[in-house]
Amino acid sequence: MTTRRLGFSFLYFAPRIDARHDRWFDQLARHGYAGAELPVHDATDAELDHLAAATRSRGLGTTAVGFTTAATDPISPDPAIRRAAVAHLGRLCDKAARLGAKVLAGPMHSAYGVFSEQPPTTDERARCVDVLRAAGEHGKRLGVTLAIEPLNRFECYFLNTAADCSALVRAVGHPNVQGTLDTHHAHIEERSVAAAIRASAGTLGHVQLSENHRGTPGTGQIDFAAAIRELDAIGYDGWLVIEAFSRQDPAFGSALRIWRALDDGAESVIAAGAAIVRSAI
Ligand SMILES: [Mn+2]
Repeated sequence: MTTRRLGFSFLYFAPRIDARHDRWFDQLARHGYAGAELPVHDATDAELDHLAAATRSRGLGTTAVGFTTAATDPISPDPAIRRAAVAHLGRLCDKAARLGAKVLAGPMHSAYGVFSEQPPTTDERARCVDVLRAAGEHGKRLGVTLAIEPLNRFECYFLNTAADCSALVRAVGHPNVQGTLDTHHAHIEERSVAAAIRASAGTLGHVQLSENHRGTPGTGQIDFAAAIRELDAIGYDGWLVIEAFSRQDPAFGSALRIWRALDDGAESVIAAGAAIVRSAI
């Protein structure tokens, strides 16, 4: 059995994390987590330094999560925007490194929530490959791997499936650019989560375990035990990050289309996530 490094995404709480969230690092340590996944998009250096110290002092590792917007869109036809994308991804890598994270995950292939109203084009794909390769070079200097995350069709049009993500990663052909698999998106887009994991073999750099409804893991339709068995089968040995969303930050909850309570509080989600991974032998 490969080692399972269990993480918990702090996007559950808010898109920006600071000292007010420190007590949740104690909870993670208590429940046997190996680390915290922390959003870096808007994080200041002071916040990153605090979070690096707060996790390290509790024996926790970190992973970072970021994304791209219309102003930093890797597939934009505008070369100035693509240059901004390379710079932005470089800054995200810098922030990840400041946190001590070796993995920077998230939808960094195209602008989040922006639609052309057409399927992706070969030109868009070629631009994305160039931008990601440049970002990967930056990541390599810092020891940070970008793990790009396909999203479901309602949040993105450019990259929806594990097979397309794997092909994109191979086209980039840079060791510091890998893929992410999030069971929530796979549950919507794929024939099965297990098939998506098989399609990711060789290009998978990060995994997020998330329910179909984004709430407490184990209370929805995802077969996490089957997913973890398949991850073992392909030899995946990276992080398994529990990802759930809430309305703890109401504006962020609305942005993610969370319209109701999906759990019984943060500790219940942290405990459920740990139990699911621990029981999946
Ligand atoms: Mn995700």
